Amino acid sequence: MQRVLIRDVPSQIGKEVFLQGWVSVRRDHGKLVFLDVRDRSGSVQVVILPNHLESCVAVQDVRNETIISLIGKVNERPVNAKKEGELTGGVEIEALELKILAKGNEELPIDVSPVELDVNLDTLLNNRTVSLRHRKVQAIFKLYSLLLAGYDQACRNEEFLEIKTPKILSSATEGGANFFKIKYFDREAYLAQSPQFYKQAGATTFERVFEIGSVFRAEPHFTSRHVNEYVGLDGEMAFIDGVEDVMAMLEKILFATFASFGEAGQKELDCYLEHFPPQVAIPRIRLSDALQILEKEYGKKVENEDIDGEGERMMSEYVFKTYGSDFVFLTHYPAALRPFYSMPSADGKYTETFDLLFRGVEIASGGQRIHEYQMLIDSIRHKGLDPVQFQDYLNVFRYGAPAHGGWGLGSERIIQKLLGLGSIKEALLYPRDVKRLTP
Ligand code: AMO
Repeated sequence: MQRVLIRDVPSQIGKEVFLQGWVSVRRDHGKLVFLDVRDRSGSVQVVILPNHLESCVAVQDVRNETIISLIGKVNERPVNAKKEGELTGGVEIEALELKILAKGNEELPIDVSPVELDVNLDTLLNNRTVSLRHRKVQAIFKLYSLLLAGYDQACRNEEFLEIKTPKILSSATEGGANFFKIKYFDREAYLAQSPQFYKQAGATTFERVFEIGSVFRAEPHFTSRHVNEYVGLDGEMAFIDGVEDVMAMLEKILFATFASFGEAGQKELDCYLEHFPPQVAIPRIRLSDALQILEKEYGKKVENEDIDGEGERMMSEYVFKTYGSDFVFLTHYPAALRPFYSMPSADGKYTETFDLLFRGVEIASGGQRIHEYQMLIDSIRHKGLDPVQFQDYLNVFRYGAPAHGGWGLGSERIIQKLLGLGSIKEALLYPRDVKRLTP
């Protein structure tokens, strides 16, 4: 018999179907046994009646999370028994035959049957293959998959070419101290802190490129928004008039990405009682103005002309109150705070750069880049770096490059804020942090 997916069961009333899946919950009511069975497409209630116990004798050994197959008759449920929610409520399966395909050797380390999974972050991650069986945990990764597909398609629709760039590099792209040094045969190498140089090289040849790729950061942070390996959604585009072109493109791609989630995404968001961000024009606010707003509205004084995590939260709150937007572009960061490749503003003190905040957290950085060879060399020197170390990168500009700019989005932070997750680590299957290298 051909397997039927649970989402298709309601169209089979009166017929026999063959199902395979996991038992989410087993309930015994006198002589009746009820099983909530799920597969990748949904869940349905199965009942084992006393007169079928002989052909379903295996049910005796069925526990929560046992993996089974069954043949059953699809019955319409009485209206008053129809349940709302994830269970395919309108129908019930009367099991005729039941087999155990696999069952655990041991008790489950965590109970994944309640609607809310009541475990702390470490337990959730230490028992990842089990916690991933939970409906709400699965929702995170179903949304994540939609995010990757949506971003990919949105970039293609704008004629960005997908590229993949090396993650083992001879020098640290973004400078600073947050790089992982690795042994590369008889030399030292670095894990890529971003695809920055290669995507710029891409934009200066293909005009528009994007990459979905791993990023490694040796940041010794213990925060809810940092991990040491994440997936960046990068974009880079040439022939721009200025940084506004980059922000406008990022805004368009972001909103197109969210729009692509459709009903499938809404179903996952519903598990978290969350909503998509309203597609309101994203305000652009100069960082210096934002800092004044923080002082005036929240009495927050700032040092070094920079904004911290608390300031970002306050700014998001202010922007939502004032403009009804879940996003805000903070623009024109001081040159001292940005990498050497950032295009300086006319005054030389600020840069043509931005950060994009979403519900209180920075989800993207970007800006216009320096595309003139000598200016770039000067900027590298100005940061106290040695242009000799950047020869390959400089070659991109040696023979002429169009004005260009781009962005780097943190994919997991988007999902974290979309679902209101306490930690970014919940949005990674197997997160890496200072302490965690397993599972
Ligand atoms: P930046 O370093 O700001 O910019 O990174 C871009 C975006 O990546 C995400 N991100 C992180 N996510 C999780 N854990 C981390 N440790 C982490 N660090 C960064 C954030 C951030 O906004 N080359 C530039 C981008 C550009 O200008 O195109 C860059 O990498 O969401």
